[in-house]
Amino acid sequence: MKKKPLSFDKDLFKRSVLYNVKTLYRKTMEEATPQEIYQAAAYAIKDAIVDHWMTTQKAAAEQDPKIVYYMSMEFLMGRAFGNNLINLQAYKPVKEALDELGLDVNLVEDQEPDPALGNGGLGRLAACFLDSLATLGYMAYGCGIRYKYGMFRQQIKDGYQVEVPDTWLENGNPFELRRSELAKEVKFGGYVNMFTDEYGRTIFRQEGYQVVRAVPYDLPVIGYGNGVVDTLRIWDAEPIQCFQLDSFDKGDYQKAVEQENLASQLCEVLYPNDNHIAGKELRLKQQYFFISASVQTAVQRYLRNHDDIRKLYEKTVFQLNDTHPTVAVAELMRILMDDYYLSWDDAWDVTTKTCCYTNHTIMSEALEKWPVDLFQRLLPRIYQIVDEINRRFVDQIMRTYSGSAGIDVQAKIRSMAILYDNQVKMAHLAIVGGHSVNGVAKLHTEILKQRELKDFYEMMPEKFNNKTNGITQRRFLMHANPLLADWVTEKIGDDWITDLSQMDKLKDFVNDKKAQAEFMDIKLKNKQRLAEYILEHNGVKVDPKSIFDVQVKRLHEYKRQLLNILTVMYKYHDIKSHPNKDFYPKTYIFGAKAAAGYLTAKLTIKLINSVAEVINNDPDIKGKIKVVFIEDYRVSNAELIFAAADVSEQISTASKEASGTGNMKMMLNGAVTIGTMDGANVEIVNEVGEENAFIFGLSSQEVMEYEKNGNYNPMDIYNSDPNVKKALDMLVDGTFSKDKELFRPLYNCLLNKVGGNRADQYFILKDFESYLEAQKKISDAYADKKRWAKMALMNTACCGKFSSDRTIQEYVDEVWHLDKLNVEAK
Ligand code: GPV
Repeated sequence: MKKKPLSFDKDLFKRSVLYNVKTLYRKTMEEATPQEIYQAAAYAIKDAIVDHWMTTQKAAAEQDPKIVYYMSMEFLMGRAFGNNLINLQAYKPVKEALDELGLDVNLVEDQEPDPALGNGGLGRLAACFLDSLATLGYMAYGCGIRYKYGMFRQQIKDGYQVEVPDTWLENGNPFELRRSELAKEVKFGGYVNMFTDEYGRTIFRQEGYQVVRAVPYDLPVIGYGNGVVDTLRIWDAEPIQCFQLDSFDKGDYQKAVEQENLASQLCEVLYPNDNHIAGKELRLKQQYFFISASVQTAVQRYLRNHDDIRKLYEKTVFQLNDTHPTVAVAELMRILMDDYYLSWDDAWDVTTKTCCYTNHTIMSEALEKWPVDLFQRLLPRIYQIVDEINRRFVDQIMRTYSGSAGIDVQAKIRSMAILYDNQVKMAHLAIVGGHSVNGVAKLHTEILKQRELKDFYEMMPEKFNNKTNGITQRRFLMHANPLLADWVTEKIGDDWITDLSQMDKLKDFVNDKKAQAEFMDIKLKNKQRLAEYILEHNGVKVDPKSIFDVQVKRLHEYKRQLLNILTVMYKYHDIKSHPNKDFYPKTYIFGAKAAAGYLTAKLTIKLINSVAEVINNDPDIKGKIKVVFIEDYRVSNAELIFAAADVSEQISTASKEASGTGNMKMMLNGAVTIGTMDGANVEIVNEVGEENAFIFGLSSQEVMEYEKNGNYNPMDIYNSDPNVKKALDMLVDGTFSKDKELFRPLYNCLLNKVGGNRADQYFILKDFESYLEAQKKISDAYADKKRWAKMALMNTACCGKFSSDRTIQEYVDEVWHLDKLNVEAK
């Protein structure tokens, strides 16, 4: 069924831009700066958005659909301007209108700072999910924090990462709406006063607390072509009242100042850790802050048109994006009991039916555990409730298992209790306090069930389910790669925009010579576009005809950028010692931010840059390899990079990468994966076929066996494999730095136990040779033009499963049970 596209009034848009430039800046178009023109255009688009936004809200008020609240500390939205235009089906008319005003749409887009309220995959997943929720026509709120400073900007100075504050709000955000009328109060600290009220009810009242005002800012999330606009609601903190003289007199001066300080610190900055907790008090405050405000709002919204709070779950579902928002379980209990006087049992029934939890990692350093004394001091009432949840749960464990032959009840309690060893275990609270626990790829979910969360799975198997991640093709194909998007549409029509399984139809073209040539020509153009970006930003000239081999993602030891660069070092040596050997030219492209305090990660960035410096300037290499580290990897340049990738590096130690989503974005754009059988790679290979991917390395089973038995000895490999030895020795022989000791810590991590970690924790040496072999196969395959074109095309053709539309529909069908909104698209 062909749907009518949304209407967009081009002339109105043009007039609106001129008008906005005038009223916002008292300028003519000629006088306005590029930033001012961007702002004027963005406000003109917001105008169109607001109409759809109001229609959506009205439809929701009338139809009373169930609403999902996607609770997340991170939303890595990326730029809104171009994406909003695409989803409004207004990109082309706006491009024309800007043309007619003498402006280039790309340059206008470049004026927008990346909203980077997230670290990496977890935050970007949240953004893709919102896009899909709106596109599928479900009523949804993203709930998060309006950090004043998002993910830091990365500068590379002398090869080292330097963190620079991300001042994304400097010029204001034209798309946001401040909703001060919806402000909420959030309380911290103090103590709980317990007493009996006039009706004989036991009342728990928090007293002596500090309070801040949570003020929401709404950002529109536009569905593709359907007139639905959902909302990303991010909270800012403000002091509750201005400084008052009488509080000075009452001796409350100190407290007034503290409250102001708290408000000003709360939403200052995103914690820049990925897959790792810092365990800082302010982080817990951030968590409770946005959760309390969001849960209060959700409950009030429900009560606007319902009177039985016991049925909240019929219209409301909270999806907790990892454990960061897990205080929602206790906060909802608190509100239901303390504000609406539900009994414990009734409140528990509502809470567990409302909450759901997604796990995103098995890395132990990412599992949130809060010290009890900190938790109790900061959230005294919430702690009481967690304590009681724990008491009842431990009871339940005992009832379930005591008397069962061969079961050690104490061991069960040790592994499952929410409070243990003076810690609050947030994952346990999330599992117990909800009705759904999901992993983010098949393999990951199996590992959760069979290993990490085995005891929970055995006790409550019905809660566990898998939701393999996905990505939005609107941003990562339509916006990132317009040439390929148009080509796909020309071949199979445009249904793929909202139904990615249609890509399957491209299989008819994989052996078609003309289609292959067109496909590879588009890839070449995208490589030229990236080569220009690299020349401009790195001052390095790369050959668009070389293989673009790409590893872009957060810098983490388990993702093994070190394995990648070690093989580059090895090949450098190989080419130098065999100058006449055939070698297909290759450009190694890296992009990665390291958490500010993660020394090994930072040193790996320095190593990549040092290797780049030496190789790119060595005349002996004759340009056969180039190494590029792209500064400040973020959503906007990721779009250029994905479109230009030939080879997608997905080389995590098997079992460590829960899913990965960059793997899907590159597959969509016709890159071929070189990777381990980890995370969603397993499912990618399953879709595209083993012959269209390059798989190497230990399996997750093998990794877990070694970990269990402690019988891996990298030194044996170092001593017996001359290639490995060569690569490692180059870390400390001065090839890449005058100071031979500079990279010694990396060398040591690979060969010795360091600070309680096993030598080569991530099995780099073990996988080195099979990785080299896989790379060799890639070069051979690429040299065969037709073979490569077919493989690349197959990757695009087989990516249908990896749309976040599919993931969201699975959440809806199996967990959330939402109703579709009926919006008259205009
Ligand atoms: I936990 N992930 C992330 O980006 N940050 C985190 O703090 C945690 C997990 C990632 C996983 O590492 C990826 O494998 C996964 O694809 C992504 O979350 C989305 O599920």
